[in-house]
Amino acid sequence: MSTRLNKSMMEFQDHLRHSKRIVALVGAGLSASSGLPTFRGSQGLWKNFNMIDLATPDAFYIDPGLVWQFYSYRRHAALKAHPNSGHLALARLSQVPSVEFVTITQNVDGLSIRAGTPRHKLHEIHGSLFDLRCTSFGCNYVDHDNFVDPLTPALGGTEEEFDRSGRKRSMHGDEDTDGASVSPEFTPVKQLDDSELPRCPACGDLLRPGVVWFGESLSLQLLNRIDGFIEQGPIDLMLVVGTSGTVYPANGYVDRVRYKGGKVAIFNTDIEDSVVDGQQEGVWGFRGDAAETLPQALDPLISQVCP
Ligand code: BJW
Repeated sequence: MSTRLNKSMMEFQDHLRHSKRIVALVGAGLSASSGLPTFRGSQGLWKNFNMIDLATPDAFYIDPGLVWQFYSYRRHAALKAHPNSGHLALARLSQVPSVEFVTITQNVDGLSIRAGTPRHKLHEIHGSLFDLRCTSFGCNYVDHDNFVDPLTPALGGTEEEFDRSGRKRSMHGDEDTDGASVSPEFTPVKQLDDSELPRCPACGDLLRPGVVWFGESLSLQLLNRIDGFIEQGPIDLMLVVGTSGTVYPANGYVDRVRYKGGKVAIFNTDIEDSVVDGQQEGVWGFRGDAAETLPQALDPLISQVCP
């Protein structure tokens, strides 16, 4: 670790020790070292797929079979993955008695819960891959924590990855022909009829994944609970972990906390030099895999609680 990074880590940890109210804003980068791909960038899920074709209500309306294959693939990958030391570090922070701490996660993979984060301290603002909702207007059926994989016989096999030649691939860092590691990517494998997709046991209509797609409103109840925490008192510190900060409204929380005088610590593989070098007032930047940098940075507090 360079002298500058050491100094920055020491300053951060000094602030952390004195912080009473902390919020984490989490994105896909936290789960990257658990083997789950991020969305954007050269290794991202959207690399070979237009997100408009997969993560909007229109996409589901036009081709629910395609969208269900994508989510079947994602459910399978998340179920096979394990929480990493970054998830565990945040889960331990939520158990430190002297700190009021909540996590706002954009991730839908369930890994923060599996790491031991109590549900009342975790806000899954983009929903969960393991919740299913009825698409029928007026039917309020919701199935929480459904871990059946595959959800229907027809979705069997689609949860595995296939490359362009139809060859089955492993999901975690498969080797390409030239030996280079390739990121997991989704390729649809079959045309599915609506009758082969998950159906609502209450009304018989199509079920959909319980995630928030582009253009959809986030749960106002959830947003109110987060607002309540932020407005209840000063936030001393915001941890911004593995997110590109491109998606509204999640990206608005950082400015809100800063506006109220809170300091910000960014944990990301990709951070501007000026932030890492400490040139931005009130912002620390720790470049690298969050699964490594988070446990190290949070150690002064999380070492107080059992792993
Ligand atoms: C590492 C790492 C390692 C890698 N360690 N770091 C113009 C047109 C249409 C819409 C809009 C528009 N302008 C604004 C909008 C609104 C839109 C929006 O923000 N669009 C932007 C793209 C411009 N937002 C919405 O539509 C939202 N709804 C809304 O606004 O409704 C109005 C409303 C709001 C509030 C109340 C009432 C009404 C809904 C957004 C839903 C987003 N949904 C998705 C899909 C969820 C389901 C699924 O998972 O399939 O959520 S999109 C996708 O992006 C997913 C993610 O949660 C989200 C954020 O991505 P994230 O997590 O930041 O991942 P990446 O890949 O972007 O970044 C990863 C980062 O990790 C990178 O920085 C890497 O460097 C880093 N990294 N390895 C540490 N090992």
